[in-house]
Order: sequence, then structure tokens, then C-alpha cells
Amino acid sequence: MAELQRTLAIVKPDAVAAGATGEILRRIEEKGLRIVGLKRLQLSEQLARGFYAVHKERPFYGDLVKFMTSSPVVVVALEGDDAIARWRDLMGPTNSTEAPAGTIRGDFGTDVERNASHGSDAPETAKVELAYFFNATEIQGPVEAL
Ligand code: 3AN
Repeated sequence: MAELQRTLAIVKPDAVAAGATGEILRRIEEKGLRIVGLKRLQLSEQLARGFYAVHKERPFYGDLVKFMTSSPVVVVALEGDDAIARWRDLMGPTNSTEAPAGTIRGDFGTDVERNASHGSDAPETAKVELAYFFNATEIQGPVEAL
């Protein structure tokens, strides 16, 4: 059975700089996912480091933080039935070189780092990641219980 969920999407610096934000938001709405929170911001190093803290021991961590702070991002709260998996399907695989045409990473990303978008991977991470960028008054969905 479908589960009503919220998830965090990030339009990453490469896609924002390329002017792809509107097209990505269009595809999200076309798929029937609701945009219930939205803001454009320049991530500080501290904010980016905290967001990707699970990767802090990985060799790509420093470069990833550098990329994520290189220019503004757009953070988006999404809501819908099975929103977490549906947004990840729409994005495609992490590595843009392996992402099929028609997916966001396939169409707007370059490689495994510059991959145009982020999506939470599970309900627990979605909750933490949404709270990382939005306070309660900044997300207004029709579903009060979420
Ligand atoms: P996803 O975003 O698909 O859940 P994660 O959580 O494994 O992927 O990785 C988080 C982010 O770290 C990716 N979106 C990507 O930008 C970056 N990343 C992951 N693996 C690599 C890698 N091998 N080299 C460089 N950057 C990577």
C-alpha cells in the first residue's frame, strides 16, 4: 500500500547555475509530487559539512563540500504517496554518467559528484534532512498529520 511521505530534494549548484531549477520543479509537479516548502540559499561550509556528515570519512567529502558551497542551491520539501522512492526514481542513479536520459541526473548532471540533485533515501533521513533546512512554519502541506 502506498505511504504518504515527505522528502527533501536539493537542486544542486550545477543545476541551479545552469538555469535548470524551473524544469526540475516542473518535472516534480508533473509526476504528481507536491511542493510544500521551497527556498534558495547559499550553503555555508558549516551547513554543507553538517548535511553530509555521514560521508565525513569518505575521500570525496572535501570536494563534495566544496561543490555544494560553490554557488546557491534550491532546497525543496516534497509530499506525496511514496514520495521518497518516487523522487529518487525521477533523479536516477547517483552517478550521472550511468543515469539514463529522461532522469534529472541523466539530463542535468555531469558525473558522480556534480549530479544535479539530492533526495533523502529513507523516512528517518527525510525527517532529519527536512528539519535541517526548514522550520515548522516553512512547510505547509494539505496533510496536517505529516
Ligand atoms: P545519493 O545522493 O544518490 O543518495 P550518496 O548518499 O551515496 O548518494 O552520496 C551523496 C553525495 O555524495 C552524492 N549525491 C554525490 O554528490 C557525492 N558522491 C557520492 N559518491 C561519490 C564519489 N564516489 N565521488 C564523488 N562524490 C560522490
